[in-house]
Amino acid sequence: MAGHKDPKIRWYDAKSQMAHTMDDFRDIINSATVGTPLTRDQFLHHLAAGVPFPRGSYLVLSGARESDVRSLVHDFELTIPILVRHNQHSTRNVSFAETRKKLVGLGEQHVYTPAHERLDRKTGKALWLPQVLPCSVWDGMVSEQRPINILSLPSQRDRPVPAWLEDDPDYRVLRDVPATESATELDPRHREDSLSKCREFGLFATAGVYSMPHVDRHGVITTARCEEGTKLWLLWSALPMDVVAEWAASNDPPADPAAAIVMEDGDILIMPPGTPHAPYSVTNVNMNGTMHWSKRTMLRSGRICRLEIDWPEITNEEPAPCLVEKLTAVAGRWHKSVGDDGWPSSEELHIFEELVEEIIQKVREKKEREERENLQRETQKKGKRAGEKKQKPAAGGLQAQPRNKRTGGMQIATRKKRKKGI
Ligand SMILES: O=C(O)CCC(=O)C(=O)O
Ligand SMILES: [Fe+2]
Repeated sequence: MAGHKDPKIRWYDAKSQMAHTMDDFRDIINSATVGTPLTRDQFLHHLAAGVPFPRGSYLVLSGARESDVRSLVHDFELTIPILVRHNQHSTRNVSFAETRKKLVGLGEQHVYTPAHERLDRKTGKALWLPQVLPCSVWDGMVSEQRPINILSLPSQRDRPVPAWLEDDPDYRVLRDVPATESATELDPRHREDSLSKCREFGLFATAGVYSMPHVDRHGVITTARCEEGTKLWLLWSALPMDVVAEWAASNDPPADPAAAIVMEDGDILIMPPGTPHAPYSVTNVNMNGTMHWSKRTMLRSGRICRLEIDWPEITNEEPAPCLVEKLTAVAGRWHKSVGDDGWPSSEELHIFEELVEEIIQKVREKKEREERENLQRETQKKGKRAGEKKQKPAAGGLQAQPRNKRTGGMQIATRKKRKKGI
């Protein structure tokens, strides 16, 4: 998910290419199980017993009253996903056709899609690269039932936050703590608080597209509402942080089999921070969703932010420029009301503050390294130009050779192993 101004179309997977990920995705689906769906009573029993939730578990609430869902979400920390099945308090669903019409009506919408078919040198299979496409083109692709995945659209719903979450003060950290509150303000360019603004998104996909396992950016809690269609939402729930970290550093899907949750019209899923997931569109699907930070799970969100610094590809988005300021502001707010007003203990705050310090340090190091590299490149360029001038024959002499012939062709790098970010 990303900011509204930058809707992206993904052909299968944005960062890798379909030729490279299709077999991997098939393996994930083939080994998936139903996981461990828990009823409300089983969920409460687990909590009362104080035992950790089994990996792959999630709570399913079917036909629950809105007030019941509200109090469950309010009373307990979100540690496993909750699937709220379509029931009487669901509002009208926004159809696939309705959304399609609206998107086309936006006219010249710049969207990214892989439009160039190229053959991968190694596999000989098609390689798709993201490219900007006008609406008319992608709309034609929808008509032909070719696979496209449009992510990061604005939400097509007037009130995108589920009714049972809307008034809960615990889930408003992302919205209520402005980045500008931070005392450090490392870089005035980052004052624009995109994280406060972009808390909603729309997903629009034709049948057959998928996303590879990822966690949502900056350890957000994600709600996703299936408006129309069937999405197989594969996820790895209740993973301890060390297991998430292990996955982040590897190039493989999480070691456990995925839990496959079938989402249909009106179903809403709420995922805790750092829940790896890999959704697959079984049919054409239209979805809307929201993002949150909650006080009670803020430490886990901070840990995911820290992990993203080392392994940026665990998420499917670029980091928000205001992230450091935002985290600093959250630490400040937490400091003021520690142990009170829903904020966790000073022990948790202390760990969070250390994480923020580390993040600040790493971001600074990265910036300095980039500046050094830029300077080096500039110096090299200047040196080369000066050398050429010296060798330039007098007017009327031999024609100078084109510079650096060997780099004339473009290299396509196929990365096997994920690179460490910083
Ligand atoms: O539906 C998809 O392909 C991906 C949705 C998702 O996980 C995301 O936008 O982060
Ligand atoms: Fe996601």
